[in-house]
Amino acid sequence: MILMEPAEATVEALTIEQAAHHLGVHYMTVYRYIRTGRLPAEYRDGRWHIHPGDLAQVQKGGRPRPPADGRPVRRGPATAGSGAERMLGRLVTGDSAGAWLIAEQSLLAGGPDDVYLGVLAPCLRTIGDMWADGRLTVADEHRATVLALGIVGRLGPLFGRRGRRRPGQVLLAGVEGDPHAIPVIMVSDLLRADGYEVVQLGADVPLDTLVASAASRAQLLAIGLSAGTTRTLERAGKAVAGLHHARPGVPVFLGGPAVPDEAAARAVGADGWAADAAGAVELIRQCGTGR
Ligand code: B12
Repeated sequence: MILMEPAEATVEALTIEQAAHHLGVHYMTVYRYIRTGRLPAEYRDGRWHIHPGDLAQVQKGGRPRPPADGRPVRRGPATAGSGAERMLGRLVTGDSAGAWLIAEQSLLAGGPDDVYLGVLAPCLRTIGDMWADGRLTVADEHRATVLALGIVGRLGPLFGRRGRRRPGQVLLAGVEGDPHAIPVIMVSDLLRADGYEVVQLGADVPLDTLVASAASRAQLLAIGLSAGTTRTLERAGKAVAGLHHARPGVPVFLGGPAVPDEAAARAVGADGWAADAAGAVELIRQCGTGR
């Protein structure tokens, strides 16, 4: 295959095997570079096509960058650098195996919370922004979400903590009418890793069910509610009021994209807010110490 350059020069695209030969690595290594976004490539006519100029960035061991010679970036997010951006490329193209490889790299370099907070969460926020401004279709966004849910499902068991547990239970739920499940799962997993017993009811929890669940738990330390869309904020306020009534003295925290800051959470009656799952753990820890 001939790749056209803006300067009207033509460059012969390399196969995976040829690229492996140039780089002095196994062809499976080149394949992994492609699937994890380190090496831009186009899949066409049943095989990968690699621009020879892109090999340099792998040879230098650097992260992929847009070509310095001014030729257009043809391969989208594969040129981006961070784990989140590379994950974005895999999720929006429906590449489940590649997405898992990126998750695995972050897992090995840091841990499961790095995959959540450093890779998946920023990546999902970008996906939301791209959907909102029309760069992604609803189908693209749904497909990406399914893959993200799969990764979250695989990582979940890694958050279990052996040994001493912290006293008390934490009840977590998404506000009624809010379908966003991943934030509730992430907050839940990080709390479990911190030694808390979490009762996680998932997304879209009917108000009466939520209140009944809170009322039935003797050891409740705190309640966390997640509100993903602005349209659920009023319901979030009702849920906070219902929970305060059913469990006076048990703090109810609120978070999620519909709640931009502490003031917004307090405005609907919540006792606290955090920007992310790590902040949520901090809030719950403070309840544990009576602060
Ligand atoms: C995936 C997704 C969906 C999926 C959810 C599938 C599923 N099973 O979860 C689907 C396709 C169903 C969906 C639907 C909709 N979505 Co949507 N969705 C998203 C997306 C892309 C990712 C959500 C996610 O998982 N984020 C990753 C998590 C980790 O980030 P997070 O939510 O911010 O959570 C972190 C913190 O907020 C915090 N946190 C969260 N909860 C809590 C709770 C407590 C107590 C604390 C302390 C902290 C805390 O910790 C979390 C981890 O760090 C977001 C984009 C985004 N910005 O997140 C849009 C987004 C949330 N969706 C949005 C919208 C508008 C919708 C729809 C209304 C679209 C529509 N017109 O139909 C519908 C909802 C319909 C309904 N019934 O109401 C908007 C909401 C904007 C707003 N302020 O209202 C967003 C922000 C996209 C955007 N940029 O506009 N969506």
